[in-house]
Parts: sequence; structure tokens; C-alpha cells
Amino acid sequence: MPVTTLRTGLGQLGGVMIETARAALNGAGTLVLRGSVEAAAVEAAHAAVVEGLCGLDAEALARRGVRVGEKRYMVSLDLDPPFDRPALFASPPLVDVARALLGSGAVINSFAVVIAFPGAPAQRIHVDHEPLFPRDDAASMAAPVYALTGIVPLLDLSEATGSTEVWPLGPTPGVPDAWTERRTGSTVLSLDAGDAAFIDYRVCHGGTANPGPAPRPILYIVYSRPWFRDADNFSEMPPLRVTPTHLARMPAEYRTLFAAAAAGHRS
Ligand SMILES: O=C(O)CCC(=O)C(=O)O
Repeated sequence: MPVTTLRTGLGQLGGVMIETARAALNGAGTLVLRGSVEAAAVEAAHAAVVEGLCGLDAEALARRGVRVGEKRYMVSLDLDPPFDRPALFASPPLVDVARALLGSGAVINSFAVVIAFPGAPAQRIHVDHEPLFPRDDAASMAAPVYALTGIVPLLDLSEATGSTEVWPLGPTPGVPDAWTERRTGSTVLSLDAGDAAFIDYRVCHGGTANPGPAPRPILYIVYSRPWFRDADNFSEMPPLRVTPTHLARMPAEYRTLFAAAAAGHRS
């Protein structure tokens, strides 16, 4: 499947790029944004994840986060330095796309890193959430975009690191567990540090194996409409670790992105 790709740079997006992004995410459900996240912010986040999380053993990682596959963990991130940099969670091209698809009240629903450790096998292909209307497939798939996962690798992805593989959206909900055979048409996202991708929350996807020697940390920043609650992924850890102190320290213009955390039900 050819994935729509925009070379955005770090600034705000013009109308043509926004329309291209809208068409991609309303269509196949995946969009790549090259050069859309500041290199220094990505580097600092990488160093912090390597230092703070990559050395933990399986037990400590499971205590801090959730096991999402063999040798693969998802950990929600405290909004302490360096993860508090707006260049990371609110890079202008990402926020522009999120607001174009989710409305001006879009919020950050969760902010986490997924680390695939050396030797991690391919992850189970899955969707991150059950259909919005579980007994009405047509309505679930026809609903406008309500959540987008921003995928921000903290290192260049290659065959040695593996990446995330995505399938195009179709008219029926993806239920990979029910596939009788592996579907064709997928793309393994080819992303360097500083690139990002968005996938609709209904997109089937899975992390590929990590055959190399280094851990592969990828930020998963979920932007959503303000009413959406992820009922599936955060029973064992908070989706956001954002406190009133973090909000007070944050430049005011970014606080609305954490409206749900400010309301007190997110951390
Ligand atoms: O490890 C990856 O690349 C993907 C992880 C993922 O998509 C998930 O846990 O939902």
C-alpha cells in the first residue's frame, strides 16, 4: 500500500498539506510526516529513555508500564524534562494535522513510549481499541476520525531495528485475530528520527521484530476528540502522567491539549 508522505519541516502547515493529510487519514488511515519533529527534542528523549527505562528488567518494566508482546513494553511518560518539551508533544505539523482531523478541541489522550527490546519477535497484529459501536460495524467505520496515534521514533528505523507495520483501513473493522490468513497490502513504516506518522485508531498494525542489538523506543502520542476515553489500554497505568505542577509550568498555549488531565481523570 503506498502511504501518503509529506515533507513538512517543523513549521505550521499550509492549506494544501492539510488537505492532503485529511484525505490520507480519511482514506487509508496512515500519513507520514517527514522532518516534522525537532531533532534535538528527539535526541534528548532517546537519551532519557535509554538511561531511565532501557536498563530496567522485565519485572520493573511491567511494574512501570504494560507488556505489549514478548520483549516489548509500553510505558506512559511523566511530563518531566525532557518529555515536557512542546517540540516533542506539540510539534506544529502534528498539532495542525490533529486539529484538522479532530477539531480545535483536540487533546492528547495518552503519551507513552513502546520499547521493542533486542530479540523481540513480531507483535500480534491488532487494533488499539474495540470498535466505537461494538454491535454496529458500519457506524464504527463510517464515524469521522476520533483518535489518531502519532508515531514518533526516537532513532532511525531500519531492518536492524524493525518498525511498525500498518494495514489500510477498509469498510469493516479490522479484527486481525479472526483473519484466516495474513492480509496483504501492509506497509512497514520507513521512518528516521525526526519523522512521524499518524495512524487512525482503527488501523490494524503491529510492531515488527527487533533483530538488532539496540532497543527500539518509539513514542506513541494519541491525539483525540476531547470526549474520547480509551477504555482498553490503560487499566494498569495512567494514559498521561501529567500533574497540576506540570500544567502550571507549561506555556499556557499548550494547556488545552491536556484538558482531560487538567479535569483530573487522566493521571
Ligand atoms: O512496537 C511497535 O513498533 C508497535 C507497538 C504497537 O503498535 C502497540 O503496542 O500497539
